[in-house]
Amino acid sequence: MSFRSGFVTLLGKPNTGKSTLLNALVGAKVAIVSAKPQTTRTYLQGVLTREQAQIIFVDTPGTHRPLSRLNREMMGAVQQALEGVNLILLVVDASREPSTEDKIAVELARTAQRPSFLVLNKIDRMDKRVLLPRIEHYRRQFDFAEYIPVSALRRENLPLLEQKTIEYLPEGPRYFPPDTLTDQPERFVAAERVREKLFQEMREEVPYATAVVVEKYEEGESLVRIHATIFVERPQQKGIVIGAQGQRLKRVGRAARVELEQLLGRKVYLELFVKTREGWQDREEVRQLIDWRQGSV
Ligand SMILES: Nc1nc2c(ncn2[C@@H]2O[C@H](COP(=O)(O)OP(=O)(O)OP(=O)(O)O)[C@@H](O)[C@H]2O)c(=O)[nH]1
Ligand SMILES: [Mg+2]
Repeated sequence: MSFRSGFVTLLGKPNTGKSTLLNALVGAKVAIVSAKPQTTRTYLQGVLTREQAQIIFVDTPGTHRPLSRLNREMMGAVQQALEGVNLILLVVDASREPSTEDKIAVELARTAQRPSFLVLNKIDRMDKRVLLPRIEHYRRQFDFAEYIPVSALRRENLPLLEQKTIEYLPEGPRYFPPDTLTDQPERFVAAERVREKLFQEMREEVPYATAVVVEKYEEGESLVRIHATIFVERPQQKGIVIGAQGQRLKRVGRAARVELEQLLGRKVYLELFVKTREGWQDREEVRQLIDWRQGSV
């Protein structure tokens, strides 16, 4: 049997479970996840290597109407992640009524002119009788190559999704060594874990006003020393992130550190700073603040 490989982009409106699905497919936490929409800000790869295949899954920000420069950058990342890929997995939240936003994602898949599967996620929390009408609804919008119901959270039906995905890949090389899980540098992973904890720890709009940049990443034999700055948009948000007696920032730091220690297999010394950078979401440097490919700030 020949070796198959290729790039598979996860597309869909915010909060449908793309990043959860990426992690479940790859078998490791490659992308951050939260209950809030627009958690993912740039495209990133998760690599799954089998004996006869290598799939490079590309996670993307949820598709939405861009109102700020940050949002435009996010949608630009979606476009980039659709270029030259072998397959698109359009992920919808099957437990909810399809919306206009889902339709916009379907349109993106259509214009990308690639084979596309419809992945109906979150079947663990729905009445299965709704599934067929949902499939019909999407089928009327676009003739997907496959319709696959899954639960990313409970890892239901993922072997089928993996098998069907491989069937659509061409013969090709192993792009990455078999132990590679992601294309993200470790310092970006560290920044993202801090951002995830901010998303999980804070309510309403404040997490959206944050960006995390790792300024220092020093690896020692038994210790990794990380200094990261959390940028906020307005001075009042600084106080909210820090919390009374610095308690919130401490919780964020502790939660991120515990995960990073597990990931890196070493002790981690994580120091967090909070700075105001007014209106960063609408400024030129936003790309550098959200994406490691653009270099550091
Ligand atoms: N019940 C259930 N919840 C899920 C499932 N998959 C994801 N979720 C939840 O849905 C929420 C959003 O998950 P994410 O993986 O961050 O969604 P996303 O599509 O990457 O979101 P953006 O990055 O904002 O576009 C989280 O609270 C997940 O735990 C699933 O199969 N079942
Ligand atoms: Mg995501």
